[in-house]
Amino acid sequence: KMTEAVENFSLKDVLADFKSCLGNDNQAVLMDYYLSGWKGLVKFMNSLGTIFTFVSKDAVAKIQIMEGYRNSAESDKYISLQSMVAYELAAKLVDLEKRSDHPNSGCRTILRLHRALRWLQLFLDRLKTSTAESKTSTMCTNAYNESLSNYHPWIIRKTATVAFCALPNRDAFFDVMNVGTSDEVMAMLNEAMPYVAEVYEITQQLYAQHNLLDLP
Ligand code: 1PZ
Repeated sequence: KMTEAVENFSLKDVLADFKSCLGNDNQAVLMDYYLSGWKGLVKFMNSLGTIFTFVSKDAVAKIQIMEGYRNSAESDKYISLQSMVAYELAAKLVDLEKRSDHPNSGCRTILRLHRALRWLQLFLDRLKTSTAESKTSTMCTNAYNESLSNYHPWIIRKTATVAFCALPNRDAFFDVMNVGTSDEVMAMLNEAMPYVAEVYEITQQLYAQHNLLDLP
């Protein structure tokens, strides 16, 4: 069943989107590739089992909000994370103190995905240095506790922690990635992770520069 859902899917292609995100000058983070990368991650997550649908539903909702902007009359303002921030701040489209007039600004929506990207980075880094005996649930929980959990209320932390126990083991996880042998998975992660890290860093700097890291 697992393999059926992931036909023609490889985590390699997903991570390649995060490389394409960076464009030519490595300065702007391009929205369409960013969202495409996220859609691939959602696909991957869904193939891990229905227990993760509560996670992917939220990610999908956020991707859809952003696609809505990309399909609107303001489409060109959302070509990159940088242009989005400049546009939404100048047009006062961001709720800075409390969610009210602009509950689904692009800035706050991307911030949630950005924080989740940090979790992914920490998790894949652990996977990269893991051995055949390592437990995916432990790696996942530790990565979560170091990142995303700090932004989640108790009930979500609790639910997430329970769901992590249902993660497939390392071998099954590698199978779902559809990249090849575990050596090939390791090589792929070594090659791709620097791009994910760079996308994260550039976004983090952009948000820090504009004081947007705590958007409600
Ligand atoms: C590999 C297994 C997947 C583990 C995923 C680890 C992350 C667990 C997060 C659980 C949160 C799901 C419920 C949604 C919570 C939302 O309240 C928050 C804040 O959004 P707001 O309420 O402010 O609008 N949403 C998020 O924090 C975004 C969560 C996205 C999760 C994507 C996970 C990455 C998947 C990669 C798969 C390899």
